[in-house]
Amino acid sequence: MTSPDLIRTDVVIIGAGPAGMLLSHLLAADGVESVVVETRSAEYVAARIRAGILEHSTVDLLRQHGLADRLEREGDEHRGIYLAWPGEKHHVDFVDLVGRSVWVYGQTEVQKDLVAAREAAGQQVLYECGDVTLHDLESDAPFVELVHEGRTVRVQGRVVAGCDGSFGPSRAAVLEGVRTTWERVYPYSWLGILADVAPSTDELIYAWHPDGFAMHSMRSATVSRLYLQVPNDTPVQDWSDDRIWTALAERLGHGHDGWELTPGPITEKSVLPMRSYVQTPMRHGSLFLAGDSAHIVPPTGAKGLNLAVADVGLLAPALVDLVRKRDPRLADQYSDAALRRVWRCTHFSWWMTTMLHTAGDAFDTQLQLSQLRWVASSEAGRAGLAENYAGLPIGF
Ligand code: RFL
Ligand code: PHB
Repeated sequence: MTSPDLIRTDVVIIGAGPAGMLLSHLLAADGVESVVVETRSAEYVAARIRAGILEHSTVDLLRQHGLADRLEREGDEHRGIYLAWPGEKHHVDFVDLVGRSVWVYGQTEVQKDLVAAREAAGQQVLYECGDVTLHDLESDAPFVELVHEGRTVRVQGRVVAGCDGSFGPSRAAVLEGVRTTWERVYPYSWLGILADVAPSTDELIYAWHPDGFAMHSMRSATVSRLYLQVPNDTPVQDWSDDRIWTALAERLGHGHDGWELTPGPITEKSVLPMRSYVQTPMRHGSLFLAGDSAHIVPPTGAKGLNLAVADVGLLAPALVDLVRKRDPRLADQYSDAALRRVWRCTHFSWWMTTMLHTAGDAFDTQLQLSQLRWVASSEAGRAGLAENYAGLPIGF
């Protein structure tokens, strides 16, 4: 058997999504080398349609690292969101309440900016890798083996960063007996659409409705992103374009106070299941988990991408100290520090989700409406939502 090609580096990063690419960027800024390995092609990774909202601390971090030029030019800063239910619509102004805004800038764009910055710096990214496996994680010379362009390659580092999302091998590389997982599966999914039509709202609308939740988001001045709550396992073919626009209009409050939803050509349609998942600890030996590999949140609080960025904001300085100064203190604190925010965002996402989605229980409906009225009418209620949605500071 021929021996594998060997690549040596400081940090082996598994996954070229936002967590992995941002981590390689922050490490490089402090002189730490990394190699990124990714199963998909560069084109596939660049085209995935996912999150749309960047919280305040995410934007700050991107700015500090020279990654926010296009975001500042093309992104859209929002002061808050609307909360709606039949006959009611209330603006929650984050800037007034907690002095922080959020930005509408799609994950697709963040990903493009990260890839462009890493390409300009000559970052080594191995795309389209097969059979990615992790080895010797309890040593200080861990390695990742994979097949790339027909050859077996071993990438060896001082540490491995598992940024390979919820389907990658890293989370399972934390041994049974060491890892603990928490999970909540919700009894509904989102049908999401992209439409070539100007948004009918200046800021996002989150709407409770007896037929199910609906949301109006956006990607640009000419592209809208909207969602409808649907039962789990709903075939996308069950929802014609007409049926989608009719349900959106009804649930989002078309006609209330003269507000109108303008339909347009739908360019993408998909059904997304929802769950909460946390795996602890986020470190095992020389393996550090960041982003979706360690936790999944339902999208209602817009936290998935932001949590991935917050993890990396803690992990990068920890790995810099570990690799360059041989100082393990931050690395030893990483899992506990990251999990404080993970659990806060897990709670917030669960809270937003269960407040806004209907599950057919009359008692729950009354509680939801009572909670919505309180959040919308009390300054304390609005401030709690604002503080969590606009994002707590990195390191919270
Ligand atoms: P990612 O973006 O999933 O990136 C992980 C990368 O790892 C690669 N990978 C592997 N690489 C090497 N070897 C292997 N064996 C590998 N297996 C997988 C994958 O191909 C991928 O490139 O995780 P990361 O970087 O942690 O970033 C997290 C965010 O992407 C995620 O939290 C959000 O996108 C979640 N999410 C949403 N969040 C929101 O806040 N709002 C949304 O509207 C929203 N929509 C979504 C979403 C996630 C979705 N997924 C994961 C199915 C919609 C979807 C469809
Ligand atoms: C989106 O624009 O895709 C989006 C925005 C806010 C959310 C979820 C998704 O809470």
